[in-house]
Amino acid sequence: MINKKVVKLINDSRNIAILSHIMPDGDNIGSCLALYNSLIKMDKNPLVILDDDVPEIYKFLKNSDKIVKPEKEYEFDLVIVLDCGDAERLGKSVKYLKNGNVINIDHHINNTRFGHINLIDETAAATAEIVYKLIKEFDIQLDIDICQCIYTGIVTDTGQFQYSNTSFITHEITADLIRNGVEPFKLYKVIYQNNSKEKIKLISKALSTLRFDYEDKIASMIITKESFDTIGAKDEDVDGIINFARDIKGVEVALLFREIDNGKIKIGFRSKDYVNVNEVAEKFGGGGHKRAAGAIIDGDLDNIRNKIIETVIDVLRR
Ligand SMILES: [Mn+2]
Repeated sequence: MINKKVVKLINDSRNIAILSHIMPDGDNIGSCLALYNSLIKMDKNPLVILDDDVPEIYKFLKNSDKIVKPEKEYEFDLVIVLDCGDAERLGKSVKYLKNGNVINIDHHINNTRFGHINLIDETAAATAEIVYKLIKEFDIQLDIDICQCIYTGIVTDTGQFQYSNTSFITHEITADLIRNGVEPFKLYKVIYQNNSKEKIKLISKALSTLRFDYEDKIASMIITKESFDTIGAKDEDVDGIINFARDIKGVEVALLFREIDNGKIKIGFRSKDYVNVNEVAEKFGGGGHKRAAGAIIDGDLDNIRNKIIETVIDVLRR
């Protein structure tokens, strides 16, 4: 499915921007650095620009220290956006979309197709899968650094190969990555056996707010700004906390409500089996995937919690 035009555009360009969304996850950082490290091998001049910090656990990936913030002005021949369903999620990096041809590479169902070329494959488990296929079209050999980046993107977006997005293609790609030197147990140690103390304190706090609705099919938790600040947590510490609610027996929909700055509430949506949480999140201006989505809305934490739970109950009643 890799478009020849995309490969040619990249081959013909030299100064290449690589952008992705704020609140970066493993697929974001892994995809960006896999492409960055490949373009370096091709003697290009790439630059990864992110309007956020690189989470601690992904700093082991090669050249993560070369990622810059969207501060300066640059000249680019080409702008590649990875894993970003909506240009607004680029934060301040959105300004670089004016700098040239934009290739939008992603796997979110509701991608707004803001690129000049849009390479969207919602069947891909991770953007890193699409990036892998793209890199295979380049005239370079995969190396361990590139493979670790792709593996990280895939292992995190599939929840360690647990989710329905995991396909035989996912496993074929990861087999090839292992063939090229990736040692899964080493990556697991860095990514999953390396939690900050703050994260564990935040988990404990969030679990104490667990609430069940609609015959225990909905489990929700909250993280107030006060508890977040008191613990001294970072954004990345919130990653994965929602899974504790989803992973309870009988729960179909898990919700995490987090107070962020300026009276905004960030909502995480997860489902286990059949509810399309992307649809629910879209009703509130968000989106994502069928089993994992997010939205940010203004308002009071308790009101929003009640409103979203009512909406989910309506969906479950259908
Ligand atoms: Mn992704």
